[in-house]
Amino acid sequence: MIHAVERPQAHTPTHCTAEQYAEMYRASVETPDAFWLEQAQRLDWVKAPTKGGEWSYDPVGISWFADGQLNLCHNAVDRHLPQHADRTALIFEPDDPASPGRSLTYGQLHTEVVRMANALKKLGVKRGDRVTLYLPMILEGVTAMLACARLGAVHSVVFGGFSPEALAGRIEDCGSRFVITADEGLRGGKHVPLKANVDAALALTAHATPVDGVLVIRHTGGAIAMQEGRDHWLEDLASDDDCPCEVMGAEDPLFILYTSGSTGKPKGVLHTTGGYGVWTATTFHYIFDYQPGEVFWCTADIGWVTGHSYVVYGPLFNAATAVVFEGVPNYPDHGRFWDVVDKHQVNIIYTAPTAIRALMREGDHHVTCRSRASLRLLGSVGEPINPEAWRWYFDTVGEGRCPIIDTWWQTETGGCMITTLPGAHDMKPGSAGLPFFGIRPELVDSEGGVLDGAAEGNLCITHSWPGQARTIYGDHERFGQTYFSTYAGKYFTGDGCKRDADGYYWITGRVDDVINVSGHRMGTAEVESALVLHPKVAEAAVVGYPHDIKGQGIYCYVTLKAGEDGSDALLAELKAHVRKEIGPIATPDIIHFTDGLPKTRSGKIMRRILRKIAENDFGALGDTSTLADPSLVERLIEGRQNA
Ligand code: 6R9
Repeated sequence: MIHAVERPQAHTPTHCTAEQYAEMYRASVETPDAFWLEQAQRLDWVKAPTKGGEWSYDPVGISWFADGQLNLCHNAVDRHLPQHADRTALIFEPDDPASPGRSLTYGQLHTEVVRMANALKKLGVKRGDRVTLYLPMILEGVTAMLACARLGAVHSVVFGGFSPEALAGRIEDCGSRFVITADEGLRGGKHVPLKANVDAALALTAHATPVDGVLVIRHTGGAIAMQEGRDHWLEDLASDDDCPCEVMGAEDPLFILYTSGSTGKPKGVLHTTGGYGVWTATTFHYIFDYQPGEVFWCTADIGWVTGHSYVVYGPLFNAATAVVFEGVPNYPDHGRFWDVVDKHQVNIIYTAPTAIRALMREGDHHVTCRSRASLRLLGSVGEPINPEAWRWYFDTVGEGRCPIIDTWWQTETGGCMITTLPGAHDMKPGSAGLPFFGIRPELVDSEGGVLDGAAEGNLCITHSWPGQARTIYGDHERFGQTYFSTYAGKYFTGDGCKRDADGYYWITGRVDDVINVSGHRMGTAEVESALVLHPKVAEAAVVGYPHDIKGQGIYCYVTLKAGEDGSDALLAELKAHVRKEIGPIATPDIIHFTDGLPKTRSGKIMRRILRKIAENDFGALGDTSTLADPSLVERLIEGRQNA
């Protein structure tokens, strides 16, 4: 394979040269315990660990630094106070650029976190309790996560774009008795009724999981209902009383984050304290190559893992200055990202290919009329970045000066896993690059045979790493089943991948029934379940198809109950129905009414055929001889051409 190789024109400061990478990588796989116990010293421990990784993939049990004790809020905030109390920790950039922004020094962040933690205590939150956060991208989102960590409570952040139904399911699943929310959120000038959604969600969970307390942050000042005894304003409960950090075991849970899988309801991925802390601290240091005084901006929402690891924990462990952005890339215009970069002199930006593609489409002038001189590193995450978008990011946004790091990782991996290191490695547009320290990728064929050298297969990771998820909350069996049973003794990522002759990895996308819509993971099964809840729907099959901006769009094949008609009105009704059940990010792009779904004689839906038809790839339908009704394929193709 021949690929264009890129080297940025400008020198970038680096914590790690190519030679150092090679040497450290070798040490990290040959003597992982010694390597990670040394990296663990990036954190402040109450009791330093002597144990490294103790793990098995069959049966599945994973622990790192088991005898260590620490608190991650202390590591993100308190420990910086002696030297960096006056350094800016967080810069808030509001949705409306005309609204006043705000920033917090590490000293002020400490005050805010303590106030939040005291409020949570008054609400009744104790060590080990699960606390659900349903918040906009505001500073209180960060302080709420840190306040939970301070008290040893387990945060479960639910993205503010999810519906009350989806929120209720996530509150029930982890038995959370506390919710932190805001009156409203703001996104692109629109008000998001967060508190009203919480009220609707709690009405749904009232019997199974009565919630004891809701802490409400006043953000827009919009009118909301407060339920006496249950709902409290933050300012009424907050206090400056002394609030020491709980001493946590390294393997005590830190957070649960729900993510979509190929089957069933979303999984509560559980991360623990020590390993996640070391992983986010170490990856942030090397991969973003952060230098003191620089401004780092990760555009992800704290409702996703990228926000957890690189808006909150990674930067704050490293005493960095991080931007918290409430808004969206196209409001008030398509130059907003670059306005924010200029206003706050951002040095490192970390965003998603879907945003890059959407901005690229609007033309270069939105970019070129802003300076961007402060930028020195560009990051990408969430989905494969197509070479065209990569080039635009590199040439137009970065003017060829700034390296791009294309970081591959997952909710389950805690932090970045495959990426080039800035300044150390050549970049290849479209390739994530090389494994980070301690990561041993393996490509396997569908029978589980290990592929050597340049090859394409399913991406597995053979050895545990500190940031690895420990379980699915409340369902350890499903954890083993989902990740460790497809290929015995390996963690299976669900992604397809190529490796070239230089050892660079090229992620090709999911090989399971998960689709990636604008960088958000969506289980096709979740959308199907939502569709069949509608009284007029008999059956539904959902697949992904290529979408210029979103990467993948949601394509739904729907059969209706007898006597129902596939009208435009019903089409709109079904779209609205899915939005209500899951949230706007799950809105179907295409609904294709059909009189049947292609099935094998044993009744299995042939998704391969449905995917091909949705992709407009009618020549490569493969073997259709096992279909119960072969003529159906012709009708589906006809329907696709009209869809
Ligand atoms: C961090 C995050 C994980 C899935 C993953 C893969 C895709 C993420 C990528 C990428 C190609 C990259 N993915 N980063 N694909 N190149 N740099 O996004 O976590 O929401 O759990 O999604 O996203 O398919 O399996 P999560």
